[in-house]
This record gives sequence, C-alpha cells and structure tokens, in this order.
Amino acid sequence: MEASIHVARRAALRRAVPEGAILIMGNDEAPRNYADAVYPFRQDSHFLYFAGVNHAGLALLLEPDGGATLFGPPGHRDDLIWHGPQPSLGDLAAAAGIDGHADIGTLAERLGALGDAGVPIHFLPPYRAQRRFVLSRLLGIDPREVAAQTSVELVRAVAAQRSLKGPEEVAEIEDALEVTARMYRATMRAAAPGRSEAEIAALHQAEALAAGRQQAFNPIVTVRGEVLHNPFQNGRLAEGDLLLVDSGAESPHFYSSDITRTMPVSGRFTTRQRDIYEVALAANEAVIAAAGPGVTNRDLHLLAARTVASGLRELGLMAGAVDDAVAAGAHALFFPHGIGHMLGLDPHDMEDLGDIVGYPPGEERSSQFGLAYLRLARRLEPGFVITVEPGIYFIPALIERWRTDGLHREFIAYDRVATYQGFGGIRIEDNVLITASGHRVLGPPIPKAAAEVEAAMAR
Ligand SMILES: [Mn+2]
Repeated sequence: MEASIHVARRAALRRAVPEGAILIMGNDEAPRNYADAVYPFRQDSHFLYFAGVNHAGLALLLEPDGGATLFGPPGHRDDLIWHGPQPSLGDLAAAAGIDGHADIGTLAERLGALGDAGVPIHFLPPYRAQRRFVLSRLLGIDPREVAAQTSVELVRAVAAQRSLKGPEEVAEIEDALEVTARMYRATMRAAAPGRSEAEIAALHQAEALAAGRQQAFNPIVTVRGEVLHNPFQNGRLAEGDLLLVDSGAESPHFYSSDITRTMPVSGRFTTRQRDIYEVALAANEAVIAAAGPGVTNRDLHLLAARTVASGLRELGLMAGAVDDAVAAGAHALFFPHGIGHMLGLDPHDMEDLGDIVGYPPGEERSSQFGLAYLRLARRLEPGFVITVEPGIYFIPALIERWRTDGLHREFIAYDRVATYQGFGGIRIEDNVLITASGHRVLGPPIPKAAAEVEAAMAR
C-alpha cells in the first residue's frame, strides 16, 4: 500500500487522540518449540493498519509533538548469512512514511522520559502473554496491571477508525475473496465419498498457498458441522454426509475473508438436507436483503432467528408462535451463535479490543443463550464490512440437555428433532459491505443456492 495511506491513518488517529503519546506494538516471532523454529509470522493488525510494515520486533510511537518514530532491532552483522540482505530500519520507516527511526533498545528509556515529563502513554490491550511482559518492562508496570492501564480513549478511537473501511480496504477484502472463491470451487469439485477431511482441507488450502496467500484463520473442514469450531480434520467423507467448510484467504496486505459453504458429499442434497438447507439459505438471503445503514445488527440477528424458527416450524421441528419462540430463545437450539461480526484485517475484526467494537456505549450483551454469542449488535454504518452467517445445527448433546431439562417444550418438537440424529450442521456465510444506499455482497459469486452447489459438484 502507498505510504500516504498510513500517513493519513496516523494523522486521523492523532486527531482523535490529541493528547499524549501513542504506542502501537508490532508482533514478535512466536516460537513453536525453540527460539528459531517459529509459527508462521502474523503481524499485529493495528500495527499493519497504522504502519503497514510486515516485519517482526517493531514498535510505532506517535510522539506528543505530532512526529512518529519506528523502533526496531538494529540488526546483526551475520543476518546477511542467515536471512539474506534485509531492508534497514530506515528503509522500513521510509516505506511507511515515518520520519524517525531508532533502536528498540532505547524505547524503554524514551517512554520513561515521556512518563517523567507527565505525558500519558496510550497503548492497546495485549492479546499475547509475551506482549504483556514486554509492555510491563517498557512501561515499568506490573504485568497484572497492564490490561487495566490500557487506554480506553485509544481503544475507542482505533475501533471507530478501523470500523469504517476505505475503498483500498474493501479492494483488499475482495482480492482475498477472489482466492477464496477458487478454494470453494476446487473443494466442491473434489468432495466425494471416501475422501478424507484432511485431503479436502489440503486441496482447499492449496489454491491459496499456490497464490502465495495464507489462511486468515485455521479452516474448518468437517462432516461434523454441528461442532461449531471443529478444529479436527480426521474424519472421512461418506455418502449422505454434509461437508461444512468455513475459511478465507488473506489479501496481499493481510486483510481477511471469511466464507462458509455446506455441500452434500454425494453431490446431491437429500430431500431432508435440502429442506433444512433452504431454511438456512432463506435466513442468509433475508439478512443480506435487509442489511443497510441505520439497521442494527441485533435486528438482523433476530430476523435470521425468526426466519430459522419459521422454516423449522413449517418442517414440524418447532411449534408455537414464531415471535414468541424467538423472544424465548428457543430457536437457539438450532442456531446458537450470532449472525455475524465485523471483518477486516482480522476475521473477527478488532475482537482483541472487546465489546467496544460491537456494542454501543451502555448496551451490554444479552445473557440469553444464543443472543449472548452475538459479537456485533450495533447500528450499521456505510463502510462497515460484516459477515452474514446463519446456521442450523443438530447438536446431540445440546438437544439431550434441553430435552432432559424440559426447556421450551412448547416450541420444540423433540420427538421429531430426535429423528435428525446424525444430520450434522449447515452454515452459509457471505461478506457484506454496508453502503450509503444499502449493501453490496463482496467478492465473486460462490455457489450458494442448492442447485448451484450441486452443479459445482457435478463430475
Ligand atoms: Mn465468520
């Protein structure tokens, strides 16, 4: 990205937080088992947003006088041998439009001098343990006090700024979605009885790897879609299974995409599968149609819940008045998670900043099962990018627990639900930009209607 973009972002942040110094830490390498064997490096998203530099061990300081300094390791004379020629710290600073740079070994002293002069130092909450200790050392505060001393003013400013995606950010997400669309088409072609989840997961990710892209998060590739965040890929695809895949490639500048599709392993939905699929699809489409500025995401969530409850009622799985069932939370037996979340540099954008991102001041998360998992409830604005991802699941342990506890007996047809044992789960997820006039579904179309999915699987 152009340095001018990062310069403008830093200037906007400075206007929102005019007093004090602002410290934005980059990520360090994370060792797997010893120092030199590391997990794939992922830069801190706030650091990417304000500096755009994809190197480990850096820190950005916005000085009280309006200047900026990039702090980083001075480098070792033998780096050339192990890592090849590297850009200097000055090169990295120049690429980000940052005028000053300094050895990171001097950062603690610099922060100490600011502190002594009574200058407040704003920093964001750490999400890695190692960062907590770095901040503790840099700022001279107890590690247990670091989270409490993070700057609410900075958190609010960063959340407000990063929530509104500029055209260059939307273009990045759509670039990621181009790759993600290829991943899904390849997977729909490949899914078949007898293949392993691991094999399908490998083919799925190969499209991104071959394009030089990382995954935005560990993909879910499972025939047990009712396990919402199933991290395992040790199953085998069998006739009659539904394969649920939830994944997304990253863009060249590390923006996320986040798509879910569910497909019949045999290549054709059974009547029972198609009936449930159509309900999930109706919820996905109703929410997308209603998405726009001024609507709250809580209302979109409840629209999805009503669509699910009404569809399941028609199939004889739920009973009673739909509005009453949704108000009571009975639909959450089948749709226990939220309708979606912000999407940007992170798949769950800025989740490290907490509910300030998804909830307006004074509004807390509901304690009701289901609604409690809604990550984004606030009123939508042009420039937000959100996911729309309703799902319908038959979770044996949850059904058993509710039935034993006698929960919502007036709304759930437990005897009929019992006949769906082993059905699995369906989720259909798209990425949507809120515009001034409504919304735009981002990226190229990815087969979604039941007939489109079947056609993409035809061999
Ligand atoms: Mn998602």
